[in-house]
Amino acid sequence: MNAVLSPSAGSTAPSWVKNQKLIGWVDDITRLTEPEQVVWCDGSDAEYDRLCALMVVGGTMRPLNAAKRPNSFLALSDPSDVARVEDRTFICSEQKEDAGPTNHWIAPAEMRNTLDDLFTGSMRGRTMYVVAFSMGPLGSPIAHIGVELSDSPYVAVNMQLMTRMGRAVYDVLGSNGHFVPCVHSVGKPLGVGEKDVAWPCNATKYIVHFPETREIWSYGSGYGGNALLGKKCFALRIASTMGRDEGWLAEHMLILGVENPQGVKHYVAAAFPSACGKTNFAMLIPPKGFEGWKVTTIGDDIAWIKPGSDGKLYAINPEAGYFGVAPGTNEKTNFNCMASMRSNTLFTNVALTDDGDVWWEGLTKEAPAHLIDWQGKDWTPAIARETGAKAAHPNARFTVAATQNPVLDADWDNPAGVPISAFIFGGRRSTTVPLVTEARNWVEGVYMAATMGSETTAAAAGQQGIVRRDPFAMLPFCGYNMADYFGHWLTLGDKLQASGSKLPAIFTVNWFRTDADGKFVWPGFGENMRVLKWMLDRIDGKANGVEHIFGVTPRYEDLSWDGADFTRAQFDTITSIDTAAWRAEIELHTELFTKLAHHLPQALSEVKEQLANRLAA
Ligand code: SAT
Ligand code: MN
Repeated sequence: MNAVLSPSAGSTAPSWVKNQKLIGWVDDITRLTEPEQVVWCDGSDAEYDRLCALMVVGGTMRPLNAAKRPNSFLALSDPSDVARVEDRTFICSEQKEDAGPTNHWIAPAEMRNTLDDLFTGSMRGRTMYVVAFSMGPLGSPIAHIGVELSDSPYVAVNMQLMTRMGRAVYDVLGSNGHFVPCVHSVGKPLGVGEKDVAWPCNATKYIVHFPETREIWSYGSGYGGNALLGKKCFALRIASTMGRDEGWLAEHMLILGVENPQGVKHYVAAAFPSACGKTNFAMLIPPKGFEGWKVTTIGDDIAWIKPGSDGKLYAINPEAGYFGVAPGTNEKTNFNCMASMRSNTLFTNVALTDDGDVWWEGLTKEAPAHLIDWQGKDWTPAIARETGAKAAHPNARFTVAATQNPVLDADWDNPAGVPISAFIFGGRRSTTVPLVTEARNWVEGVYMAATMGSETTAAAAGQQGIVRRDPFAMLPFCGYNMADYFGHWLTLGDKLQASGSKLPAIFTVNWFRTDADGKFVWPGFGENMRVLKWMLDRIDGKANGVEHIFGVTPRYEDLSWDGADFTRAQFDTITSIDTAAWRAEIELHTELFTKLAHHLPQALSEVKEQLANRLAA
């Protein structure tokens, strides 16, 4: 049973909560935000069902046709609240230079004043949900606990799918366990008798992190990474600072297992910016010609990675679910993902079909004759042709528990994590960057990751398709000075090397090169297996490649083309290195390094110099 208590009755904590610090903090936030009632979530199915039913009555969600999509719901957000808001995201470290030039910084004292004003009475007329969650397997030495106080039931149910949430977390937390406090308000208090809207939010938004005190405060948005505070806010921004202080890594990486027909298995971790296909890569189905190969998912978005006593790096997925991009997903591009969402799924900002199911651009070749679009309006192919209206928002999402994934790795919940054999870094680049390159050593790999560029996507508010530097795919997610973050990677490499262990190999990939007509040349999806196999064979000393100015790449004959009809000419299109384009690219590396000059590791400047020299030669 949930504990539902009125704040006026004093402390609202149920008997199963033993942590006095937590109880005191919840009381403090209750006094500040003045919710009508406080609900301590137990994480039960009954609670999930009750909150979903509540949101159906309130108009936030509608149930989908149970015969087609059992126990699934559709939420349509406010049209102004559809993606992460990077320009409203703040790292409030004591010193500005600790946030670094890539983060927005406001002095902590000033920000605390702002937040005090914003949060005073911000939950009036609403219920505050106490959501205790573990990022990582319960009790794992790599895991950490957070507690989110939110006035959004949508957040509570999403957190139940995305994290290990509820009663079991209180057992791990005990009477004096540590937790990261996360406060979230949609910023729309209700007056007496005021009717709520379907998707409450506020035009003023603040996504705030205090790295020293490890706190998160989020105001004004109910969407994704702005509101599900275990995800980008905790598992990346706060966790990256914890990792810096404690000698581990919190990365924007999927983790997958790949086993060859002989039963040899490797795990790799791969970083791509938001909406660049991490979920698809993590659930890849090997193509024709790869019979007997198996790819399994540990995680699709975030990896926490710690050195083990054997000198290897071990990774866990801190999350327990997927919050993935719906548009473009179909039975061909990601069969396993489609299977994951056949039931028990929350959809946000996709379109509704006339028979009560969901649809989005790319789901089927032909669009249905009529839909309700993500803004609740009638949509037909004719209207779309005329107005350009999308049925689903390009950043429309599904939320689903990892346990729904048919290719979930057997070790996904292993508290010890899995050993990482390789890191892959990939941006979205229509030109310049070749299909795959292996770094010759750790420092060169860190350089490649640090200077990665990518075209922006709909996952963040703002202009799309602009190439920006996105170091390690962490630009919006690194909780401290990016130059120090590069240094942290280099130091970790040095330490592991000094202990005599073999470091993971580092590769960069680009699935997104286009031809003269602007069409993608590489088929991607399952075909990425061919590149993955080459990488694993390199690790096992079984594959050839050639050195070029910035690493090692395969020739056409070094990849396995069984079952494919990809020509040598096509391969050349996406692997050619245009030295003029690379000279211009290096200018952009210089620009980034100038911006990050303070604390920039000397080793990276040296790699850049060598690269520039090779290009000039
Ligand atoms: O909205 S989220 O930050 O969770 C999604 C993403 O940008 O990857
Ligand atoms: Mn992401």
